[in-house]
Amino acid sequence: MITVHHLNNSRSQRVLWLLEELGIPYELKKYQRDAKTMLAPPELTKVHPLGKSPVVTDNGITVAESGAIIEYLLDTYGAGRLVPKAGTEEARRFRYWLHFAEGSAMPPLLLKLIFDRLETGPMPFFAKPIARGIARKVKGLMIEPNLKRQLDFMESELGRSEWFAGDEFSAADIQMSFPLEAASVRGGLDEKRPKLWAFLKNIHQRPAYLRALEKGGKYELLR
Ligand SMILES: N[C@@H](CCC(=O)N[C@@H](CS)C(=O)NCC(=O)O)C(=O)O
Repeated sequence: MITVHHLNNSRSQRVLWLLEELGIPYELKKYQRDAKTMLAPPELTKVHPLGKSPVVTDNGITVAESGAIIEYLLDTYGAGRLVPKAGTEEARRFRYWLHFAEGSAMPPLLLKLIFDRLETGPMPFFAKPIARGIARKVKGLMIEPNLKRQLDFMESELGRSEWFAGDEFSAADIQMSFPLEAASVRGGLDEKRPKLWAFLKNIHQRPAYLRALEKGGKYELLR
């Protein structure tokens, strides 16, 4: 039996969604973020040394890292579903987006979260102007231009086909959901990018997505 080690308000929501799309039974073990630090609880390090979520355990195997988990589940249980046929243009695009989501899309979104907090968070009064100055500079020079360039690129890619890998919905769309959801709360994604906006609207109506939400519990991405 597959066990998904699921942290509230996190990327592991994608794994639940994939399993719901595939109709594979799984057990859910829930972990709660610390309310103050938002970090995962230490119990997760007993499952995997890095103590992050998602992690999946299955028949004595432990798999971490969302992209690797998605590939593991598709290879082991997918029977060819939600992945384009090997050797096709769609398969190449599928692989690209599977990596892009965590390798390129998430880093500037994480930096945005950190530097927004540095800009507005509590600190001794004498440190405030310095911290704010640094945060504004890093955001203006590096984070915001990167976020904009990536959003423009993803918007234009969805102009080529309905879904990220091609005309069929695939697990690459599941993997891409998290950075796009995060971008909609803190990365400047809104209805002015109509393809990406419609993508979010479409995935949020999928019955499997809604079932995964019901099982995973509260899902509010950090601002
Ligand atoms: N690239 C990893 C990132 C894993 C990750 O950072 N997960 C976050 C949840 S969204 C986490 O566990 N955060 C809690 C912590 O760092 O303590 C993946 O895609 O699995």
